Amino acid sequence: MLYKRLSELSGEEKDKLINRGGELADVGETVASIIRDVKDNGDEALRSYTKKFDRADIGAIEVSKDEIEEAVSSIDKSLLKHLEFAAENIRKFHQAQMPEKMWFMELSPGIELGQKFTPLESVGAYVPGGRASYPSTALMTIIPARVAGVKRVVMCTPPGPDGKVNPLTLAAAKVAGADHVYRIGGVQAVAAMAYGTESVDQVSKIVGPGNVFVTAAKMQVRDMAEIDFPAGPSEVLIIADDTADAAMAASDIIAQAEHDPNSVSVLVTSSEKLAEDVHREVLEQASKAARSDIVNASLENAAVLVADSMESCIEFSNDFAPEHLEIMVENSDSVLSDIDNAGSVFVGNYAPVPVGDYASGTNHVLPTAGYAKMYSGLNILHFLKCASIQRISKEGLETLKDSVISIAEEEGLMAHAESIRTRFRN
Ligand code: HSO
Ligand code: ZN
Repeated sequence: MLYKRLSELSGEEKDKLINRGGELADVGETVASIIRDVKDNGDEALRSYTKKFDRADIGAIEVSKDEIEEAVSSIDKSLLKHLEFAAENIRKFHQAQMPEKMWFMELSPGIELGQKFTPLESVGAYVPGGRASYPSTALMTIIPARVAGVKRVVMCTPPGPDGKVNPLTLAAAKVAGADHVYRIGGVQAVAAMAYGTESVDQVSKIVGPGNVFVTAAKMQVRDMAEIDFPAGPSEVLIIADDTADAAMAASDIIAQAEHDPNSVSVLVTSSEKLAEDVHREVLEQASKAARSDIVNASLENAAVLVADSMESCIEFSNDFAPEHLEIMVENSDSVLSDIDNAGSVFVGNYAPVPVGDYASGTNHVLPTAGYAKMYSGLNILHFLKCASIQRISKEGLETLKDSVISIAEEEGLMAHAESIRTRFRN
């Protein structure tokens, strides 16, 4: 773990933090060949890649309703209650984001302009599985689609070697309201959802996180399916001052680090004392961490940085554009107002990232690796498209007439000009 003054970071150290990620290009060829195979050979290719990558012999690609019911009844009742509680909070928060279905403004007399929102026809949720299963991701991807009114919502997740999908993930898919669940993962799942196979109907958009292969696959199928954004290994940046609790900040660094050896956790603080305490705490907590291999590997990418001022902390954070940003400072409103780039923001000592991962209701599918500079985390707008509308009377057109005709003629498009003129000939 790097422990330094921000002003003393070498160019290389800063570059490693800011320009993290970026292995997508390396897997491009492999990914393209799997996609081609799924396009050409459909279900047969899905079965053979599932055998190769998930070591599972699968017959039916779709998980049957009976299998889902069986999974639900095998789940501990209180765990199911927690899943439903989390689902309800996610539903409420995404419902609150729904824009007006249709609205108009009056530009000037006789000219009304507006927008009409329509849910996407179909959406595919990718839920990672394999080494770790993420039932919570099923909630985060399916619920917003349902709230937006998407007609067909499907989920793909890889099976274990026994061909079965994690029961809690199946229960989450049911609680969230998926129409179909497919036991496929990786590039082959993305390709199936984008191009369709005998068992999997194609969808108009694919959302959800995944490893570099899944992310590269999503980028390559955009000729047929829209995607959300690249979401790779989880990361956190914490902005703290001397009012922050060092043990709490350290535990959030460890929580992020347990995700993936490539996860990145950074604390940037205006307080030398806090930096010292957090650095010590992280090392101490890491030695007792449950997934200590992953935590220790990931801490290689971690940094505790001491800045000269809160302004420098904020500037660094905006440059870093973290997936998760925790603000642990006395004057959090003022810091928050200066934040431009972050996937999801957690304010105060009592808003650790894991609440957003599971149960507060905010979405945990977020842009990583600096993509928060140009993408928003998963939200209701990802599941809607919007048409602009104009309602214009003859009186309204009169006020636009001369401008349209002049510009059209200048562009050499005489029929465009004529389409206006004809409306004023009696
Ligand atoms: N922190 C991950 C989400 C997650 N955490 C799922 C636990 N389970 C990416 O936001
Ligand atoms: Zn997490």
